[in-house]
Amino acid sequence: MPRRITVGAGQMGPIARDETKGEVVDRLMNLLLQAKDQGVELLVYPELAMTTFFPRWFVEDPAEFDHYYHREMPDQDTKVLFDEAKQLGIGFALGYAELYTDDEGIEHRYNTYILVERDGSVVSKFRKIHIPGHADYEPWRQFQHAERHYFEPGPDGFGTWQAFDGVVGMAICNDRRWPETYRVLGLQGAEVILIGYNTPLYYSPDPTQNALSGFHNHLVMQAGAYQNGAYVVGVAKGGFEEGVESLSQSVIIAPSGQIIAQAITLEDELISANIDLDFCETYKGTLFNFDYYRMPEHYGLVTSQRGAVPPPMGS
Ligand code: CDV
Repeated sequence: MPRRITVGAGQMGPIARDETKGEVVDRLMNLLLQAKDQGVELLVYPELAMTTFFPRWFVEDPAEFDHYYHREMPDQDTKVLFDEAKQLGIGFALGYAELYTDDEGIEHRYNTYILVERDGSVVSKFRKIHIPGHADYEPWRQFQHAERHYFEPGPDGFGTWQAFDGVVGMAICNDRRWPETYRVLGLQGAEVILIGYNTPLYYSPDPTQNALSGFHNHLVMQAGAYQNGAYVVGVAKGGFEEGVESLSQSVIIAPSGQIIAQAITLEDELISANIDLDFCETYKGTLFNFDYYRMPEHYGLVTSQRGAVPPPMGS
């Protein structure tokens, strides 16, 4: 029995600062209805799909931005989306800012994905691990990227789940630039990796990278797909948002590393592809047969140290 599934990337254009959650949900619903027309069974929305990318502004007390976060998912704003998706038999991954209070009453802010199956059951959450940008106000920047002020790294690591007739993993934005992300997912059998992103085209620490933004975006996701024999669905929230332009170019990538579908606008746009999950084995069972070829006894540094340590001079 072939394991085929139609996946969709629900790219979003900008979300204005004063756009209400209801207005955003209307847009997400519109993408959902288009997904139905295209036979999509798994629809992937971007990182922080419910709000403008608020880390571009610095407020001393993050609680001032609590209205951008969700304490529950679904909640009163998003329940209509969850209900409609279940009704249509479409599963989805939704990125949002999560405010979580633990058993000791301590509040945590995470940049989160929730994955929901076609029958409406919640498969899992993933909380972004690699938090880019800075924690303090940096006046020299054209705009802030204070993700490290607003989010802490997810404590649960990278997981995969049996879902959508295959093995699904998730990552969020900056996670996609790190090969460790894909490898840890690959080592858990990932066949489809879902990645949402908000990537400003102007990179303040080194503007020489601006022109390469689209190239780097596809480079890392195509490499991650190929080296782990997995599909990657990369989904942007792009376009001009509150004066800052972000990358679009959402893609669906095959385990061969080839791009199967790509968005062409800077706006809300659905792309989709019918994918064969058994095709992953073409790579997982040959060049990237981990069991046969990997040499983990030589990879210890990957987890035993964080930064690079060159050999001493003269050695
Ligand atoms: N939202 C992100 O994680 N954005 C980063 C920026 C800072 C470069 C990214 O890696 O795309």
